[in-house]
Amino acid sequence: MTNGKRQCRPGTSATSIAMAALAVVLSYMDGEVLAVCPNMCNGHGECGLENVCECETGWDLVADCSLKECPTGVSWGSKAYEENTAHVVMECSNVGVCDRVTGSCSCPSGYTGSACQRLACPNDCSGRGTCATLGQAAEFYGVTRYGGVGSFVYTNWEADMVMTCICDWGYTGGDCSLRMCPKGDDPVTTLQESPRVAMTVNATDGVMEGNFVLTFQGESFAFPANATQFDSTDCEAAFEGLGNLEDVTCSRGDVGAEGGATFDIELVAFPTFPHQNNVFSHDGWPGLDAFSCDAANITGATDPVCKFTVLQDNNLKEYEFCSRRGICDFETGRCDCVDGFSRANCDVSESQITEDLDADVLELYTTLANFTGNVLYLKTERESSSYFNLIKAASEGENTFVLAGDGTLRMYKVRELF
Ligand SMILES: [Ca+2]
Ligand SMILES: [Ca+2]
Repeated sequence: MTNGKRQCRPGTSATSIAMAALAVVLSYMDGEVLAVCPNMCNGHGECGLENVCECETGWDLVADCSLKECPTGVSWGSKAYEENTAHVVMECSNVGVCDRVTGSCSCPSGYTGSACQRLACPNDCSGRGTCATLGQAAEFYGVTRYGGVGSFVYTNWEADMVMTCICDWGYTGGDCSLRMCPKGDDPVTTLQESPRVAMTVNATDGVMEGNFVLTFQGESFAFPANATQFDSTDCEAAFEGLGNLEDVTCSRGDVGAEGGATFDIELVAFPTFPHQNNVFSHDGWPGLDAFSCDAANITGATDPVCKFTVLQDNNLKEYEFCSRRGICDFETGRCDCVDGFSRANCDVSESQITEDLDADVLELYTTLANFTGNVLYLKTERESSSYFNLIKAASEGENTFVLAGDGTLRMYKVRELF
């Protein structure tokens, strides 16, 4: 009978089948479904009510808490989410690859930081500079640190991410690999002026106490706000104390009731070996914004200010590498002066060999009727001594005139006469 196969035979009753099915269901309920979260949450989470892992912070990526998340940073690239706004925070700053076992970012070359959130400085600034974020550069090397007129901060999205080298004095280039050559005034262009600025310190009421902090091209000094305590001599000494100024004249005007005054400051000479770098540099006119003044510590007066105006900014003496009369070797930092020019910065025109029968080989002159300086000034760093000469003249190898380093004057023709 065909139905006979479907009938239960003795010993395989409906009851025993139901029992077996129940056992399976119970074993499922008991062992693997209701009481256990996936992979026991891998030890990085707690099993919740519905057998869902509640992963520890940083292990949320997948349901069994098996993959670790990496540090996050402002993404280098991301889709803009509103006008001119992008760079959302993302894992490894959306530029590195996350190692899911250790939770650390593997950054591409040139990126650094736990979340690849910073650029590395080029060549580590060649060991001749400080690697700074743009925000730090603005804060520590700009006027912000010192306040003053025109103070600013830099807070764009990459302010803490993009790095720049601030080279040590005398070095330049993006990675500070270039050595700056001596600079000077081109000796060929004459009758030029030195830059001059007026510095006015003042307040509207009261009497100023405390110090202003002046900054010029990354170097600074403090000086008494009350000009009665800061005369022309003090002013000159203070400016000349800066490494980036060689010779300055300073003339203080009348001092007002609040202690204010205006100082006429002439930047007569900058140092031959420049106290400059890739950030602070100029070719003769540093610009008015090279000067800043912090009035934050002034007391006793209302609205203290320290401001600068231009007195002379045209027809200026040059301050250029090798005085424009030589070629700078940026590897050695030495000038190769073109023929006819000498000194470390090529700023002196040598006497020329001439083929003219009646030419003046070297002529020094001043065009000023009221001139009171020296037409020729010979200087040495060696103390007075007979072991060197300041001037020596000879005809066919025979001395005719010598001014020794100790001041002894020998005029050979004259001696012969006696
Ligand atoms: Ca010149
Ligand atoms: Ca001086």
